[in-house]
Amino acid sequence: GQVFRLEDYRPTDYLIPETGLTFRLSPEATRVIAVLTVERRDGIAASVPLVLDGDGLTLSRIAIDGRTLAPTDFFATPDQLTITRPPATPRFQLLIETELAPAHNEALMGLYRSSNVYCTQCEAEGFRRITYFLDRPDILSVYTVRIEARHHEAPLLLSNGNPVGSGELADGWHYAIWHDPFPKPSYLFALVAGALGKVADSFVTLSGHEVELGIYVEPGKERLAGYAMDALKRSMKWDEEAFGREYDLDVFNIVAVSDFNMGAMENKGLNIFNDKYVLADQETATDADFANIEAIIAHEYFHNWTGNRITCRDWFQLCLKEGLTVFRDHEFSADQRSRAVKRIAEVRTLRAHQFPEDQGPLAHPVRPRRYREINNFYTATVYEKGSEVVRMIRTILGSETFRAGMDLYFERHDGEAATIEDFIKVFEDVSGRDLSQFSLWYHQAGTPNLTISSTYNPAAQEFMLEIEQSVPPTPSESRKRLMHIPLTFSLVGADGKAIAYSGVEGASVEDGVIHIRKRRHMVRFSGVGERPAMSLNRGFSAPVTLSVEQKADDQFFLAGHDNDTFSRWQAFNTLLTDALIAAFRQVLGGERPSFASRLTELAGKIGGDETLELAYRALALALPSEADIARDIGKNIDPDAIFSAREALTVAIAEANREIFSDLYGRLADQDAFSPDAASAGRRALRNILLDYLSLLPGGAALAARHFQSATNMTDRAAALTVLALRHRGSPETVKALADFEAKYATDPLVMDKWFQIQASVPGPQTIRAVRALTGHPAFSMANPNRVRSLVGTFSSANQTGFHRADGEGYRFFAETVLQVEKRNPQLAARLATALRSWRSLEPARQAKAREALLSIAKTENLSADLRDIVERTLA
Ligand code: BAL
Ligand code: ZN
Repeated sequence: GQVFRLEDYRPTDYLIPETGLTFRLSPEATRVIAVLTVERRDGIAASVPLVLDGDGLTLSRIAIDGRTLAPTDFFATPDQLTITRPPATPRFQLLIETELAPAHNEALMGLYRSSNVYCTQCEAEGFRRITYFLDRPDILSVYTVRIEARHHEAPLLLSNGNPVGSGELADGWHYAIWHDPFPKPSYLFALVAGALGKVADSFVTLSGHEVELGIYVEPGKERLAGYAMDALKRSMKWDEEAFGREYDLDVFNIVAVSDFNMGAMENKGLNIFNDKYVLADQETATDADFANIEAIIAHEYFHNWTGNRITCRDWFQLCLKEGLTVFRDHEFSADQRSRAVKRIAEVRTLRAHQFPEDQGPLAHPVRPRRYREINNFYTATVYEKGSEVVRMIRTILGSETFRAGMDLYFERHDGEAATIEDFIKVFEDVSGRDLSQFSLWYHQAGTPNLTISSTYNPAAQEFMLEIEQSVPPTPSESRKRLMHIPLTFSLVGADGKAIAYSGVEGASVEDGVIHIRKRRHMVRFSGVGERPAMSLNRGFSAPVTLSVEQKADDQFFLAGHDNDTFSRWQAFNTLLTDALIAAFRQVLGGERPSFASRLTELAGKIGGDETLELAYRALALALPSEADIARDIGKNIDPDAIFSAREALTVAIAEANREIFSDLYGRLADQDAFSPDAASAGRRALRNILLDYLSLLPGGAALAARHFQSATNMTDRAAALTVLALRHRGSPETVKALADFEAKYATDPLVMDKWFQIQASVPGPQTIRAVRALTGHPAFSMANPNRVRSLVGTFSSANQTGFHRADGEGYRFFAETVLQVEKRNPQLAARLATALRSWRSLEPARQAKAREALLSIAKTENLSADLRDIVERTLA
């Protein structure tokens, strides 16, 4: 396949300042008439052909300035339209008519049907499946869209911008016209038509402009959109306060659809959402669902400025909008909930998804330099690491200067298609700092490691930190340059407070941040009156791994006393990880794993510490996942041994804290009416993790069954079902609970996703049989991305012992399923296929079987560009 390179970027010869689109909608044969105002750039000769992108299109008519083109004046294939002899005038009107069959579009890119609703997804390159166009983000155009449909089939007709007209047509058809005054790239085009229910509200902006808000859902589900609407209004307010950004159209609409490749899409004025991130009530959604809805509603809304008003020059700049917008939604959630808890959750996610990507064959810089299929770059690196890079800019500059930089960014680049260089420049300009070394974070792949050791000299009252940075090699980048890493730190004294020092040499240190720029720094703190414990990377200031020589006593001390909540969590998590890795080695050596009682007792102390937030205590008690442990071990992974080690620690903690945990479990029971707020969610989270521990003690299955039966909300019900399925597989309680859940929610696909997900997560070699059988369940469908991700995605990316079965059966199922999904939806198949990205970390026998499965996909004929790209890079 073709490789696209950043260095090949060049502006187009033609522009399309205005785009008129008319859709005559019909499931089998939709007619699209595009009327494009085309402008030749100054200095370009009239003889230069105009070449437009297409993807699987059928051209039925073409005219310029009202005259049908002669066959010698153009050349059309499904994937390209070339106007070989454009008019001599610098500006002309090009009419293109295409015919589409949305009912047969199962790739869910371009115009398609989801449960009888017409909808679109154009990012990144879906617009070219609708009409021929300069389908690239630096072509900004003002759109006017006329939609015609049969009234009974599609009473509601939506597109971007403001509604400017509507009316009836002959034979039961009607139309609506939408105009979006803001020039936008084609990937932000959207259309929705169908019979949908509406939740209406309004928002008055800072400057007094009233915006009509609408959330559209499947009729009958309107009451499930209340939380999303509330989150939207809070997002609009927050962006005004935190970034001075006001909404700019008369209407803002959100539509929930059930077949959607992504989480949601930020189309200008018409966000389209995966219904999973809109619909919620206590009966059907968990606290995690509520938090995701809040975050994603905010994320898409925030794109209105970071993505839409200022867009990307080309797809290499994807992180310009995504990393920045993730940073903004993280900050929003931190302000709406608990900042400390939010930060821990973010870091857990980063480590679970971005670190393995960065450490495996699919590693790429936050701003990649080449791609074969852009769909495969909507990654944790672009999104999550991209957000961490923005966070580091704020850490280096300080909040005020950072905000000044953002203000300058909006002022300088509004209405433009910008680059990462533009973004960095605004921060250099407002701060007077040179960020060139820092900008390597965008250009160089790999997770940097810091090796840190310390010595204390009591006589001289000197504390010395020796810090060494290294960046491991990644595909096509074997030699790495030195990075600028802002490392927050504190020297913690015996009273838990920061120890003062009188001087520092060996690195630039400001406001609690050590600026690491060289390979090695010897940082000497003078006037240090006692031997400190080192609290490092507080709040996770840099997305790096640390190899720290730290005494276990210090680690225990920090786990109990660090006044930075994140670092306190980190200290305990490090202790748990170290214990789990030691236990893993014991299991491999045929020993029974053993654990220090001060560790298992500390778990009880943290769980019961009333001075700590409930949600924090829940997070602290959540042991590192099997995948986390595997990542930290790094190579020669035997998932069964990891599972045994982790199970043993869970039991040890449960046994050591039986009384504390069961007492606390009782006290945390529901008292008030349900509320999805952070504090109530924290209480449920702690109680549910306590249930997980207690379920391993005698009577555990019965306890979980009672929890399940008495649950008054989905959070508790799903948590109990998970405990039953994962800890008490095959018990009568589990069989009954699974059957009750299925009977109760059989007709609610989003809830059935949880049922699929839980069963796909059951550890052990037998799960593959259940998963295969569930692919034939009436509620399952290979055509729906949410179903596929819940069952197949969960099994292959979140079930270590089930998927990595020693005989390779999990990998064979994986290869079969990926190929089956690919026939319909290449993008979804490619995403599933990333489940084997860490195959080289496995022990040799599993490695060989994983490789076989990948090769069996690679040698399949006519693979999509999406899947071929992932599989070939994974094998390379
Ligand atoms: N732009 C794709 C979906 C999102 O990141 O918002
Ligand atoms: Zn986004």
